[in-house]
Amino acid sequence: MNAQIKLLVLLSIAFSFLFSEKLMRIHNSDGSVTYKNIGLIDKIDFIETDQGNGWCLVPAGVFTFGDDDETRTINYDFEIMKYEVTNAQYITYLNAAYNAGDIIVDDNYVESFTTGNRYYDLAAGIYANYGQIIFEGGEFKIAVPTGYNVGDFDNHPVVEVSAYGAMAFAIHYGWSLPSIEEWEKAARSTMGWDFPWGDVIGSNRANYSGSGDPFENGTTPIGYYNGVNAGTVDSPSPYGCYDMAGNVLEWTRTEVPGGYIAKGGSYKDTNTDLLKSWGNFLQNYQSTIDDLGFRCVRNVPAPAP
Ligand SMILES: [Ca+2]
Ligand SMILES: [Ca+2]
Repeated sequence: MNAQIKLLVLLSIAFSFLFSEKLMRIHNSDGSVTYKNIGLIDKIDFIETDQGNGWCLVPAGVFTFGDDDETRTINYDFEIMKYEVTNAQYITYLNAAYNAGDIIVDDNYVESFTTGNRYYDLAAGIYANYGQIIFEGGEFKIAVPTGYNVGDFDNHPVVEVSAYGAMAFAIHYGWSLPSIEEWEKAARSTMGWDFPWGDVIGSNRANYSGSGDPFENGTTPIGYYNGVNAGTVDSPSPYGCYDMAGNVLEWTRTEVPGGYIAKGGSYKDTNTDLLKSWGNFLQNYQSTIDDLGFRCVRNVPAPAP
């Protein structure tokens, strides 16, 4: 790139940084699109339905979908996890499923007892960039890399889990994986932004490659970009979900030839389109990779009697 082009790119980045975050994209009934300046308001109110487990209510209605900001509708309420599923949560499931005889350990993979489908890679490698789950003494636990302590990776998102392994977890608790439409509504609402908080990504808002977080180059604890941790700005989606851009890619239940679509990009991505809420990433059903995890959706629970 020559110096003049470089300067133009830098100027356009600076321009979009200054102005785009304060504009809300409005889809008009005649099909046209206009922009409204929302000034200093940087997020809309959201309802967190369950503080303990962190579920966010996504009410029925229209939302922005896809690269070209199409208006689509989901005509039912649902809830989605506030955070990505953690290593500790996945281990709780694995130990329960193992004791119930639903899963087996075979050649370093956790597999379904009934179908033989691969769920989790137990031998991908014990590094300091995410929590590798291992099987030892008849139970699942997180490997502790040199220089780390037990528990350090409990709250990091699970990775090395296949679409089948993510679905098995969801089914175990009576939940499911989101469709790409549900996932994108949870990430964008009607705001029309590329990212859950606006149109510009920054190292204070998400974990991507080179974001300079203390865990570079690896996963951050779920909900790290909360405005409390040093160097972060509170960055939930309009419905209150965290890490929908970056940290780990998230499996959906939307099937295409060859596999399922994953959303949101990861700590390994520098290609910002993959990190954008409308970006799609195809992965084979049984793929287990070091930057792909998931979160679940569920029906809105009946109110307590
Ligand atoms: Ca990073
Ligand atoms: Ca994510």
